[in-house]
Amino acid sequence: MSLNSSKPITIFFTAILALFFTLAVSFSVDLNQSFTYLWPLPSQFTSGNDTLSVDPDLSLSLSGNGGRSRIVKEAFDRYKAIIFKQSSSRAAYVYIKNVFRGLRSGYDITKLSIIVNSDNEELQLGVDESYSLFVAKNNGQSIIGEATIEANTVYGALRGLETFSQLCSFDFETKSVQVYKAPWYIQDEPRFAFRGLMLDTSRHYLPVDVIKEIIESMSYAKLNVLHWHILDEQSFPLEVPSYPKLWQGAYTKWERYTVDDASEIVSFAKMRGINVMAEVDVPGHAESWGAGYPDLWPSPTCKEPLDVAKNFTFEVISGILADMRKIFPFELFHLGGDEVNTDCWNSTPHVKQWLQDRNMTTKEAYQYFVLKAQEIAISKNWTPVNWEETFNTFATKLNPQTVVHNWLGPGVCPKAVAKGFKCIYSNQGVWYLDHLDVPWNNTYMAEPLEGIDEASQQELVIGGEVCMWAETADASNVQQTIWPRAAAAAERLWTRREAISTGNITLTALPRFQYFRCLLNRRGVQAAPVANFYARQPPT
Ligand code: CP6
Repeated sequence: MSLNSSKPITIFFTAILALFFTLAVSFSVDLNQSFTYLWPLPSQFTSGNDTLSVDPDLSLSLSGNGGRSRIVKEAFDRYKAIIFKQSSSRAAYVYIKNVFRGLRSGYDITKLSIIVNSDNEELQLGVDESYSLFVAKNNGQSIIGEATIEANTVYGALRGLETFSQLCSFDFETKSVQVYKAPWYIQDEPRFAFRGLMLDTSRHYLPVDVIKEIIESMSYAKLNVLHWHILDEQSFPLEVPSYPKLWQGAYTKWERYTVDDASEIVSFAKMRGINVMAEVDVPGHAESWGAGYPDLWPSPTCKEPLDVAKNFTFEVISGILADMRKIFPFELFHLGGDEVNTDCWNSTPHVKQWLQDRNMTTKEAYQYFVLKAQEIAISKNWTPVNWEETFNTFATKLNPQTVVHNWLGPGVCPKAVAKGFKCIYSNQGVWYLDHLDVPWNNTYMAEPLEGIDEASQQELVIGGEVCMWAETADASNVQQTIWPRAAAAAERLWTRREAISTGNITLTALPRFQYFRCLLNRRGVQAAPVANFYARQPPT
């Protein structure tokens, strides 16, 4: 029911009250309004001094070639629920005030127009996420809506909706939703194409609903890749139809993901403009595979790395990747390759013999394994991603398409892009979220392009990713470990470097960062306090 349909007599009484309250409160409303409530900061924007009220019955006008998109319609409904969470009771005096000011509807903003130029909904790396957003008072003459988002793709429209939702805030005096500092004119696009969060579901299982909540919260910070580290040495929770005993390596029979679960996560993410990059980490970090197929272990006392000497090992990898290809449409696929200790290959007789027959060192066998896994992924039309050890150990042998994933300190991306490889930045000193002692400002100040001066090489850094390793995190604490620091990286990856690298971040970023943390809490995300017990205190 809307106010428009209320009885005239009610409106009359409300009007009297409303006028009274309006006069009483209108002087106190503008106190905090010099502040920009946006995270991450858009690349270009201007704002003004108007305060506009937003109709709780805000309507959507969707047009352009992408105008029939379910993705945008459903996102509009989600955001409407977020924006108007507190306005179920009508803000009568705002309504009346505006009627007296001659606005027919009583609210300054009654319609959100979204124009999506393309109907191509394919979601891949580098998809156009740009948008423009215009929010202004309707002067009674313009026919287009007072709030307009224009984007080339539905994914740009999603980013614009997020920004619009952050401009809307509930005003406790008038009990209405308001946009401060209008008119807003925002022209925005991401700095990096790859803005990731890694989740590890092997060290602790995360229920599907928790993964969905994390994906939803990623969209609030405009992150766009969920790197799903599904498997590792501790557990193998994923169903693989070709090798149905693999998920015997799950912790329990309940702590598992069916093929349908995984597909549901992928489509849930797509609805929010988020790609899922799956990982199968080989040949180390794979002990759990042998729970169902002990032949994958070189021996009962050498359970990892996987047995390099058996064809069966590569048949299984092939089967896993073939099944996963049906679930994960994203062009990038992560093959791990990190922390491989090959010592026990040498002490396993049949592997040692295999190495001798081929005149191979264990290091060469590690390379052989990684390259074979890459070939399998490439044959399935994936671009392989590897943790940086593969590059550090045999860079020139890697397939030139390989994306090098940094983690061991800041050093590898400059070297990788100098050799023509693409790179993802995840320096563990600042972007490993399980390192609880890292203060938010270190996460924020980390710069993926540090040490890379040439534009042609800078372009090879596709972005960065914060990592949520789960040895010490499960459903009970994962969100407060991810947030708010993942948001610090999210702004680094979204916003133009010039807009954030200069100045005193305590003034330019901290207040917005704290506001975003509270916004996450209001939206039901258990983000930890900013000035928290993790923060390293300055020396006294
Ligand atoms: N698991 C896997 C891990 C880590 C890596 N790979 C890791 C290593 C060191 C730290 C944190 C996490 N737990 N598969 C490294 C990429 Cl400090």
